[in-house]
Formats: sequence, structure tokens, C-alpha cells
Amino acid sequence: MRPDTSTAGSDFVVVANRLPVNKQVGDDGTVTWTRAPGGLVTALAPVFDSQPGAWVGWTGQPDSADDPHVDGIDIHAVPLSAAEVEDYYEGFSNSTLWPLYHDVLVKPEYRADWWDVYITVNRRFAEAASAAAAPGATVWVQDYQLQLVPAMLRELRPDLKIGFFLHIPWPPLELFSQLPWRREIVEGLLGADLIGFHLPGGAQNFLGLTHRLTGLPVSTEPVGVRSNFGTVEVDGRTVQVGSFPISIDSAGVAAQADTAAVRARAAQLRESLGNPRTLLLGVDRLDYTKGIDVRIESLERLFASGRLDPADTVFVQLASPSRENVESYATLRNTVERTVAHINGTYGTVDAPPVRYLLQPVPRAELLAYFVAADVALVTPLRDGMNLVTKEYIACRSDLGGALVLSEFTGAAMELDAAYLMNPYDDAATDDAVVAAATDDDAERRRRMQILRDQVMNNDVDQWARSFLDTLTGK
Ligand code: ADQ
Repeated sequence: MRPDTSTAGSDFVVVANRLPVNKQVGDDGTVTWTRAPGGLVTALAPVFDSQPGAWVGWTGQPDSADDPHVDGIDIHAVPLSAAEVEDYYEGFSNSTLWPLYHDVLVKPEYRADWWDVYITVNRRFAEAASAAAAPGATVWVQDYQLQLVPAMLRELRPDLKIGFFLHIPWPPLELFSQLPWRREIVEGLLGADLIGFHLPGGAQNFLGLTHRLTGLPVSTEPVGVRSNFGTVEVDGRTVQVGSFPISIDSAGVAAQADTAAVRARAAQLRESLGNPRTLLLGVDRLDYTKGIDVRIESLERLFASGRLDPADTVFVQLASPSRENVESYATLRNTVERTVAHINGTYGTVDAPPVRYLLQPVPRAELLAYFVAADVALVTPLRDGMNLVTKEYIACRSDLGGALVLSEFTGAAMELDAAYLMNPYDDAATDDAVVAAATDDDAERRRRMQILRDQVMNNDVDQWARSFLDTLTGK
């Protein structure tokens, strides 16, 4: 049964593009809904456990009238038509904002018809949030798909405390200025009481360009991590702007990885891969920001030069399909698959191809077994807001085994500088980092992993959510 908050509304409301639910249809056609594991819902589980809350979002199915309900969260589904999914989600969110906010790695498309639908859909989310929220409630809006919701919601419900968190990088002024609707986006965000970014640099960029685009007074002191919040004065209100680096359920992931079943599966995986001297691992959504091509090309150079031996090295790339209707993603898939085939064709044998590539989501326990098994994790994005794979890998290594190659262009690199940091645009530096991570002596690798683990185990996602919400509610 759905909790009866429908008339009173909830005191805590999350607004995100996607609902945290999975649909199962039984053989007899009965539909059951479960809480989707992972991601934001895990992050916010302790908050929902301590108070009843609502979640406003889309089911992920176009043209669906589904009205899901799950235990413990009052679910409010926002319907989207197939045409709206194309224009608001695949179009403006993922073909305009996503590439623009990720260093213009592919050329963003600026289309007024997409923008119009982005406004329409953001308004629908704002109205649903308004209906879900009790008087004086705290509403937390998530991510780039919903940047107009804070101002729309404030207009409907000035009584609410409104927070906004951006999960992807905030771009520098020079790039953001390309957006024909740049001022509207900034004004949309300024409807919030607190705007959060992963990094102080993102918060700083936002303050600078807000001043440039709107002329509003902004603070000029440096923003700290979970401290020294910046401010924008707007319409007699003070909007706070801060840095809140997201993390994972570190203890939970570590505990799952430390089970006998996961350890045994890790050993079995190594065995089935021919017990290579070095097992390298990449885990990503198949996205052009993640630098999957960077690591594969590095591997090819290292095989060609003999710095790594293809007979003794296996690279496993676990990729999950993503945004398959967006053209740049289809192009990336072709490039990656061609390069993998090329390396295996050139350096492999029929029995032992050095690259193993899966394009499918891997079950959680299996994923953790790969993390436990891998000698080196390759996290080489060209740009990434944070990168949670990094933190998951570290949390799995209570044995202090394993080494992390980490791009400087991830948010995670700010906190995790004991990794083998590399510039993904610098081929030689990338190759050196991969070789060092694979061949440094155990003492050095353990020393680095200990520092990384201290960081990840002491800064978990609960701290992320609590620090944001405490700042928003003035605790
Ligand atoms: P993403 O771009 O999706 O997130 P990331 O933070 O790495 O990137 O999270 C991906 C999640 O998906 C991880 O939990 C990972 O384990 C899982 N995953 C990836 N490939 C998988 C596979 N093949 N099988 C199973 N699981 C897989 C966005 C931003 C990031 C930011 C997060 C959170 O782009 O920069 O860290 O939001 O704010």
C-alpha cells in the first residue's frame, strides 16, 4: 500500500529524472515494483528511513500510465510521451547539455524546439513536486535534466526549502556561453536555496558566470569542500553555492566484497581468464566522456612496444549500454568494437584474446568480484563529474591489492591523488601510468591503496547527503 501522504504531502521530496523503481511482469501478467538498487536511492536510503518521503520522477517508459508504488517511498510518476523523450531527454539533456557540460567532447546541438520541450517537461516535474510537498517541506532537485525546476517550483510554492545538486561538471564560462538559453538556465537554478556541485571549481565557475550573465552580487572568497559556501543575492534572498563531492556506501560495498562468495568468484574469474600476470579492468556506461578509447589505444601501444606482454595480460572492459538512440553513442560503440577486434586480431590467439569486452550491465555481485580480481583499474575519462566506479573499486580492496589509474579530468582525482594520476590527452603519460600501476612493487601499490582506502572509507555517501541537507535546512 502506498503510504497515505497524498493529502498532507511529504516533508522531504526528491525530484529526479528517473524514479528509483524496477518493474517486473510475472508470467500471469501481474506487475510488481521493487526499489532499484544502487545510485541515488542507496545514497538517500538513510534519509528516507528516518522520515517518510516522496520521489518525483519518470519511470523510464515513454507513453506509459504506470503508477508504481514501493515500500517506504511515496512515488509520484511524471509521464513523458515518446516525442518528449526524444526532445527533452535524448535531445536537450543528452545532445545539448551533456556534451556542453563535458568540455564539448562532441558538438552540442542547439535546437529551439528541444528547448521548448525541456521547459514543458521541467514545468511538469515542478508541478508534480509542488503536489507532493507538505507545507514548508524540503525538496531536493537532482541534475542537469531539471535545471529549470527550482525557479518554477519556487514560484508555485515559496514556502519550500529547495536544494539542487548537479551530478556532472559545471562548465567554464567560455563554454557555457555557447548556450543560447544560458541566462534562463542560471535563473532556473537560482530558484534554489542551495546549489551543490561536486567540486569547489564548479561552484566557483557558477558564481563567476552568474555575475557575468545576471549582474547579481556574488561572493568572491574561495569556496571550500563542504565549507565556505559562496552566495548569490537574488530578489532579497541569499542563494548558497557549495561543493559536496558525492561518494558511495563505502562500508556496504566493502562488506559485500569481503564475502566468501565474492572472493571465490574473483579467484574463479582469474582462473577462467588464464591466470594472467596482470588483469586490467574498465567499468563504465558506454559513453564518450569515459575515455574507453583512451585506455584501449594505450594498451595497443604498450603491446606494440613490448612494454606489456599480450600473452600475460588481460584487459576486461565491462560496458553498459547507454543512450543508444543518440547518434554519438552509436558512433562510439563502433569505434570501441573495431579497436577491440583489431587488438585481439593482432596480439591475441584464438584461445586467449587479450581484450574481453562485454556490452551489458553486470549483476552487482559479479561486478564486485571483478573489482576484487583486478590488478589495475583503468579509469581514464576525458571529463567526469565524479566517477563512482573509482570509489567502488577502492572500497572492494580491503586486501590493499590492486592499483588505480585515474584521469585528472575526473572529480574523483581531487580527493584521490594517491592514485596513478594521468592526463588522458597525453599518450606517453597515460602509457607510463598504466605500466607503473601494473609493475610497481607491492609495497608501493599497497602504500597508495591504503591512502585511497582511508579517503573512501571515511567519506561516504551518507556524509554527502547529510552535509547537503544540513546546509540546506540550516542545521
Ligand atoms: P555516471 O556517468 O553514470 O554518473 P559513475 O559515477 O561512474 O558514472 O557511475 C556509474 C555506475 O554504474 C557505477 O555504480 C557503476 O558500478 C555502474 N556500472 C557501470 N558500468 C556497469 C556495468 N557494465 N555493469 C554494472 N554496473 C555498471 C553520473 C556522473 C558521474 C557521477 C555520478 C554520481 O557522470 O560523474 O559520479 O553521476 O554523481
